[in-house]
Amino acid sequence: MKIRSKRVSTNNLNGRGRRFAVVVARFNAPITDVLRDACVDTLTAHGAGVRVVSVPGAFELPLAAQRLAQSKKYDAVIALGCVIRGETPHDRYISMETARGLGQAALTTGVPVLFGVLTPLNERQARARAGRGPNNKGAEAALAALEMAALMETL
Ligand code: INI
Repeated sequence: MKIRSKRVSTNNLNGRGRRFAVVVARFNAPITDVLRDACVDTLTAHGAGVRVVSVPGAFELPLAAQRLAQSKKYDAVIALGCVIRGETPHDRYISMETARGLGQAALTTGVPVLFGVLTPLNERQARARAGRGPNNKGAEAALAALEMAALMETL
């Protein structure tokens, strides 16, 4: 049995009147461009406004995300990147610090910061998570952001 339940609720996904920032790493751009496009398309399809900001690599995502969140102009910030496993531990330093920094940005600002960073073992795994169709972590992060924006208003 496949135990991958629907992680994002379909409730409260109305984006009208909301604004989101999408910060995307250019490293592994063939993958992150697809994540970005799916993320932006999903947000706009739900009626939301979007600003896209690009940074060199995943390591730079937390600072940009934190700055955007601090501005209080956005209901949520979505960070997109792709850190592919390499021969040395370099990728693990980047992915761990990126995850830690993005979590910290959310907790210190009180603004949802979504983790749309792939950490695949190879390009095949990356492409499987950045498809042009339904399997796209950028679209998934967008839905999670819409849900969190609505949730934050109720807490
Ligand atoms: N950045 C990524 O986004 N993905 C990677 O896989 C990656 N690797 O493996 O090196 C990567 N490196 C660049 C890093 O994010 C910074 O941009 C760079 O170290 C400058 O701070």
